[in-house]
Amino acid sequence: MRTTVGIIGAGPAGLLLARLLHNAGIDSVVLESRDRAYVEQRQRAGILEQGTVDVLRAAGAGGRMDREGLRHDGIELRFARERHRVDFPALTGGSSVMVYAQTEVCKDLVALQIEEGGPLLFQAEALAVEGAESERPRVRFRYEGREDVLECDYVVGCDGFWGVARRAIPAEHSHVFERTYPFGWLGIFADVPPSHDELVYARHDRGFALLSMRSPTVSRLYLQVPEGTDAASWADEEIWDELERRFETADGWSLERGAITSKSVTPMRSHVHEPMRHGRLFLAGDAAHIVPPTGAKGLNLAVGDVVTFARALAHLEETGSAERLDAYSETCLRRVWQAERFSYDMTTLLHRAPDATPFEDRVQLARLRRIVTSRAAGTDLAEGYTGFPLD
Ligand code: FAS
Ligand code: PHB
Repeated sequence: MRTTVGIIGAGPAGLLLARLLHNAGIDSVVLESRDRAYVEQRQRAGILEQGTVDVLRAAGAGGRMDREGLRHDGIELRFARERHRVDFPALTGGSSVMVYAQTEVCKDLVALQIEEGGPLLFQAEALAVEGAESERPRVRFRYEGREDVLECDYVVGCDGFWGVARRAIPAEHSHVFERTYPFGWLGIFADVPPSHDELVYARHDRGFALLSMRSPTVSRLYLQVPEGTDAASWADEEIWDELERRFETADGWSLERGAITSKSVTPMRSHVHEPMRHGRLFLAGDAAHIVPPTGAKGLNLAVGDVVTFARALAHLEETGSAERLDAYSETCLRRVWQAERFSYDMTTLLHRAPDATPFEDRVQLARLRRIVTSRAAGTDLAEGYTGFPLD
């Protein structure tokens, strides 16, 4: 097989890249190791930044998002039994976010790809990337029981944290920056209307809690738990009791309970691989960087990477200049490190480390009070949350 851009992975990064290249008249082939159902049902992100919303609309993939997504103009910070709203448009000059799940973004992009795009091979596992330093990089893959080779001008690894693409970058060229956190998130889906009309981020002496949603009838809630926690070790009523404690306020707000339909634990880590390019191999999304979900940045960062790649390749096709492609890694890493910083700040601001001292508790509360009383500090959070401009 032969194509211009070989894309490994049909998560949001790979699917959106194929769409952007299609719109720019550039061929691509997507290899995805799992089946369509897995890609469309794997529960992950729930929040889209303003920039991501704009990109999906411009790519012709925003119709259902605009019909079914929930536009949110703020979040609530909750601590010391107090409630404080962060008004995004007021603090950022008009930006907001969209509650529209990653599963739905993937469904929309898969449907478009199958209808209008190039080949999207499910259950096609990439085994290795070869010749990244040559003019003709190849992806060796297994499909329908046979090994095959996809010859490309460029390979983009959109294969997530556990993919094969990153491994094709020789160790002597690789620099890894990592931080793991001594806690995780116990996440639940519940068939109950959300108890608040915007997301609630709660800092509590017993640990962090987040109230989010998927629709007017489905709630998504998270609890900070010790790392290595087994989700099955928490009984449903115990989860609701603990959420109630951590969301407690002085004004009698109450949390509606309902049937929990799933529960899982997500580990928390920050991880960056530099560079994000090696020869004609490019990394995008979780294949290059991971953020803890506290800042809702993971999916949005993946979108930023593939927008930068697609624009740079289109620029080369139009002008013959590779300057933007050559600046791909540097351009993305500037945005990645801002998102890493924001996600790290949100995580250390709102979670209680197992060995936290009373002094650190006070500093956390002082940081939160600064954010809700200072326009400058509030604006910094609102700009970070709604997203950095996609250059
Ligand atoms: P993905 O991991 O989504 O996709 C990679 C794809 O590559 C997968 O489909 C995989 O099957 C495929 N693949 C892997 N190896 C392959 C191979 N060898 N050959 C072919 N295909 C291969 N982000 C937020 O912003 N908000 C959140 O709330 C949030 N919650 C999260 C919860 C969890 C449990 C996790 C793990 C992440 C969460 N994230 C969240 C981050 C998440 O959204 C990721 O950033 C996003 O999925 C990244 O998208 P991709 O880079 O496309 O990688
Ligand atoms: C979610 O809805 O799953 C979600 C929202 C915001 C976050 C993390 C997860 O920061």
